[in-house]
Amino acid sequence: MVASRVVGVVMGVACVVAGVVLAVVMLVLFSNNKKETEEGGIMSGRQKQLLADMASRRMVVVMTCVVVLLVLVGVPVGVQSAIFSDKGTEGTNTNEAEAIDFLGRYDREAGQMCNKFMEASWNYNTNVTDFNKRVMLQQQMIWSDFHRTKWNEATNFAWKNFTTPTVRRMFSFLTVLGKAALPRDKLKELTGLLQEMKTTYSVAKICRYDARLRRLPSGDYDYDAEFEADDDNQIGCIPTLPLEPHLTQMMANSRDPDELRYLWRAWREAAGKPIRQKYLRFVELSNEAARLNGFSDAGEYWRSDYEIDGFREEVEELWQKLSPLYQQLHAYVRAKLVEKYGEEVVPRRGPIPAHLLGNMWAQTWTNVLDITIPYPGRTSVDVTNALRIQGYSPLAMFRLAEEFFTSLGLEPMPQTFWQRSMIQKPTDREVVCHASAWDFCNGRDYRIKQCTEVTMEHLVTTHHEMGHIQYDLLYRNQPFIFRDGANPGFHEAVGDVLALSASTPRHLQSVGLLGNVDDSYETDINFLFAMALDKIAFLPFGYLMDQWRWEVFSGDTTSSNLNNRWWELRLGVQGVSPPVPRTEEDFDPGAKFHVPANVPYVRYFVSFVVQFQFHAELCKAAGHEGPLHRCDIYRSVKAGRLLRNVLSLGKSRPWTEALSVLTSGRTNKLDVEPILEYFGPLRTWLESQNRGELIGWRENEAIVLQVTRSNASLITGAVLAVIALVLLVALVIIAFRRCRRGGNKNFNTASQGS
Ligand code: KAF
Ligand code: ZN
Repeated sequence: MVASRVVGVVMGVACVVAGVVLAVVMLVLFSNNKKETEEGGIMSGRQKQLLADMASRRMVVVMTCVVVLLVLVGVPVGVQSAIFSDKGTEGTNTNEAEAIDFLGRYDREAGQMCNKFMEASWNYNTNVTDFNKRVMLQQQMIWSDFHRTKWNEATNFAWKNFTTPTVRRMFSFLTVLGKAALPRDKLKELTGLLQEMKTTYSVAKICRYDARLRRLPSGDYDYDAEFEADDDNQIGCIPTLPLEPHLTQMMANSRDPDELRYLWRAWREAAGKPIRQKYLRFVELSNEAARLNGFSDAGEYWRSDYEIDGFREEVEELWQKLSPLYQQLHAYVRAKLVEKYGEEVVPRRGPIPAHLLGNMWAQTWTNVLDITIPYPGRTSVDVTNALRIQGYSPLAMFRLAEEFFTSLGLEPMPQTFWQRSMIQKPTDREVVCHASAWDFCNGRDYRIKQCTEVTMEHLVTTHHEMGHIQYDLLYRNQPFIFRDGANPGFHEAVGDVLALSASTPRHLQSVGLLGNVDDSYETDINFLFAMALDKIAFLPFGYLMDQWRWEVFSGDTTSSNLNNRWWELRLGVQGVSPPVPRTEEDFDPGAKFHVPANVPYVRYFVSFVVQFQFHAELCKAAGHEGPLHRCDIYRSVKAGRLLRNVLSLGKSRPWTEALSVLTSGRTNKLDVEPILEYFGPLRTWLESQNRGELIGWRENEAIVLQVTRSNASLITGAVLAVIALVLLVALVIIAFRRCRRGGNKNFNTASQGS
């Protein structure tokens, strides 16, 4: 990073120097040339020729332009590189005591500033109005100004030589400015764009599926916003269905491929397509900010969160090790979907159509458990029905999750958490429904915002979100700058680790959500299969989201190839295909929350790997014996203590050290062994089931429907086409006969006349 700053300054200076040198050369040559022509020649013919060229007017204009350009480019490049740091810029002040004083002040002020921003942001996210948006954007600017001021102070210190490692670590974070490095107008533009994209996504709605919806001449549904019925056989389109809960539920429960295809497409029309242009501008500004911080692009800036060289390669390596297990699951699920829908809908050896997997993005497949379950009629761990029958409310689900945390000796949610959280979707206003967990930076105020539905999936989400709050609570005594996850993947993993135990059949039985549970092989496989639909199915999606964004940020993927590259990855990595043709008019990545909301996604891939490492270690601490997938750490104070030790470090140490603490020094690396061990028995079972199936997929065998006509309209279309053809043939015959008759007449007349 330091190197790139130096390169920036050198390049800037070089440009200016080159400009000046060129200007001087021009002056000298031009005046020489004038002199030469005046004095008569002592130069060779070739030189004279050259000078004559140089003197030509066109040349002078071009050269002047080059000079101006070099100076114009050189000055800002040099100045920007000199002013803004790359990661860890330092100054000349070597006084460590003064630096510690500065850190103390920073700590007190940052908490207060952050709290104000969080309040404003919460108000907007739980009540999407223009007023709340304005207040939030104002607070965001104040928060950025604060960062810039503190960055200016911090970079005065020669902190790299300070003696206290913790102080050095704090400075290494404080001296990276982030997007506040942008000039004020551009920063405003960037935050404004982000808000617009997130709002478009959050308030997007579509029309209910009905075969009588208006069609375009191509036979395709008319997805264009709102319209009234314009003939008796049609119905009007009033977009009333939001993603949560309606579309999510319909994608989960509908088994009608036409309806699913319609919903899939309509969501992308409403949420993805409209933000395409904004996203492109957002990428430009993000890159500009990243470069001002000394990174090559925003992707490299994001990856720097992981504090290791070669993070990208490491992730790729992890995925390569996990991919064979994913392919086994993919082949098995595809075969089951062929059984359900037939080979006209699901290709036996091709990628799986993305609308049939029970989820808007085909990212987790738990909602097709009913049609894919290995041993129907045996214990199934989907407790959605039990939750509903027993009258669970969102609040009861939250209390159940909390009880798991406290059973390990971890923190209960504070009183204000229960008073201030939003755990149900309000009916009187627009909100950003995508779940999130909030730390209000004052050590007291923590909240969750979740449009909770009473389903098993949401029970797991509740554990996930509460895991974020638990982490926040455990590191609250750290200095402000260290109050964060060891890496973003750790933050995403905490709640999931507990959910791995809470979802076991034995545990669900103990809380009264499952009836008789036996220890049979079939129960094990049914359980592991359900977990794989969640954990293994997700891996390629978790991997490819940021593969795509990193490539967009680096410029490897350009505006002419945005959606196309997205589908190359979806087909190549995940083995799913779009149910209808896609073009560069579309912007399908934009129909996934984390793209318009600008939340990096590889964190979830990391989380899905590391959570099994946590699970294995906590199970060891809890004294679990037997297969890993049967472990339930419920009520293990020892497991709780270990978890507390790791999490209370926050970001004060690199995550590799936190992993060392977790594993008692056995490893400090991300490791796929525990997840492979967990799913070992399922893998063997899948391999035996998949004999004779193609493992993998042939991309060219994807089934992409050209138009979304219903059968009824297809038949009507065909009948109309036949009638039109008959009429056309009749017309041609009549015309031909008339022609012949007329022709004969003319011929006769003509011959008579001659
Ligand atoms: C995870 C687990 C199961 C399935 C799928 C996933 C991935 C992902 C998804 O695609 O749904 N899960 C989430 O997005 C859960 C939301 C969240 O808890 O990760 C949330 C995302 C978010 C929302 C708004 C702004 C920023 C991030 N993350 C947090 O609330 C959070 C993150 C870090 C620290 C504290 C809270
Ligand atoms: Zn999360």
